[in-house]
Amino acid sequence: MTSSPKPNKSALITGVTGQDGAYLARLLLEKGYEVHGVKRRSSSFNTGRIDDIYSDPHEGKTNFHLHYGDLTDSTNLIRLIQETQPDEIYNLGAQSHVQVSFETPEYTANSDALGVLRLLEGIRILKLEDKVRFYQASTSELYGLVQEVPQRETTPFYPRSPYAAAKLYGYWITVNYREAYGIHASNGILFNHESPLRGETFVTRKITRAVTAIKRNEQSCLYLGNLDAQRDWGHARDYVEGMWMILQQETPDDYVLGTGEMHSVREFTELAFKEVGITIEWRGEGVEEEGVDSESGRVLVRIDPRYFRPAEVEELLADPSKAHEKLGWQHKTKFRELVSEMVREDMNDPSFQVRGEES
Ligand code: NDP
Ligand code: GDR
Repeated sequence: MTSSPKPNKSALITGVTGQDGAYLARLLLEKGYEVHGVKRRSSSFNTGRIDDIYSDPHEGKTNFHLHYGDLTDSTNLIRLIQETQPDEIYNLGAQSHVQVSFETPEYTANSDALGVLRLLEGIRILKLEDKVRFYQASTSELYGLVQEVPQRETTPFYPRSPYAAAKLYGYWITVNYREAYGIHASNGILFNHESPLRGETFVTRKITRAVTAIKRNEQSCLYLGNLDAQRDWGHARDYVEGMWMILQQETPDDYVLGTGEMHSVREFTELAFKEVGITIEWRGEGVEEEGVDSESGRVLVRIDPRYFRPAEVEELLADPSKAHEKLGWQHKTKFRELVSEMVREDMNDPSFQVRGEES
């Protein structure tokens, strides 16, 4: 992005290098915002998702700025809020992988729970309670062991992982700072949302990448965990629009965003293979279950118990009525379109490479 008009509002986005950060930064720039993104120091480039909207400030004026930072570093966050003086803060940064949170529970709590507190305290320390609006990336994982189907804003929470437990703290500290200090702070309780920019170790992208590699004869088999897990999968592009809408409301509040449709991992897998002309038939049972190419008889999908979670979330289904009614938000992309777009983008990616370890 080169020379840009004078911005009307400014936003600070943590997690700008992630899937949602990339879509949100793009959306806010289109709306004429000055966007400040927080990226972590990494030994290799981690800005692949936002390179196309970033331009070297030496080359002319830009409305998109990147700053080094980390949700585990209070002084850094306070300085960034002070220097950028944002109208809106979107806290999207997190160790966001549920399975990985069982391996790194303490770090997950530090970034996903205390990170939220650090930002809210930053707003308070800098006396910006009346100026800044705050969005917290809450999650359907809060519902965990489901108490009610479908899940809405009033459904009781029952987190099932260190990730969800950390996000539970993030949710409540956001509500608490709203009630205690009058901060315009809101939670978006977002159900799974995917895209061609989805992290490669989440199940949808793991599947679409494997389908691509198998079709190109660069991989022989896809190994998955729980095929029967069901999720309400939407498109990230639609959901970042909802985040923005939440912060444009006069009064801060908490909203569920989802499609109201649920599909299994098995179904996603079948559809993704179908996109490249392969029909999967299932045979066997339990960990012996296999997905077989109905034409060639080749086994293309196997179960690896390594991908089973110590405590699983079996099904999540959103009731997004409140967001429909109060925000006027609706998801636009249908499940089949999402699967199709993700497979197509991986198939057409000229730099596609089979990578090592996944989760
Ligand atoms: P990603 O994993 O794609 O992105 C996470 C971002 O957070 C990355 O930019 C990552 O940086 C950054 N990050 C990780 N740890 C830290 C840290 N300690 N300090 C600062 N930044 C950090 O997630 P998504 O874009 O999919 O999700 C965005 C947010 O929404 C997350 O908070 C997630 O938990 C939540 N969420 C996501 C849903 C989904 O379905 N996608 C559903 C509901 C909630 P780096 O690139 O360097 O790793
Ligand atoms: P989730 O996403 O845990 O819902 O969290 P993920 O795609 O990792 O898992 C979805 C479901 O698929 C099952 N599964 C597998 N998952 C992975 N990653 N790898 C596998 O091989 C595999 N096989 C089956 C899982 O057990 C699970 O049931 C995502 C993240 O974006 C969170 O940050 C966000 O909060 C929630 O969505 C809403």
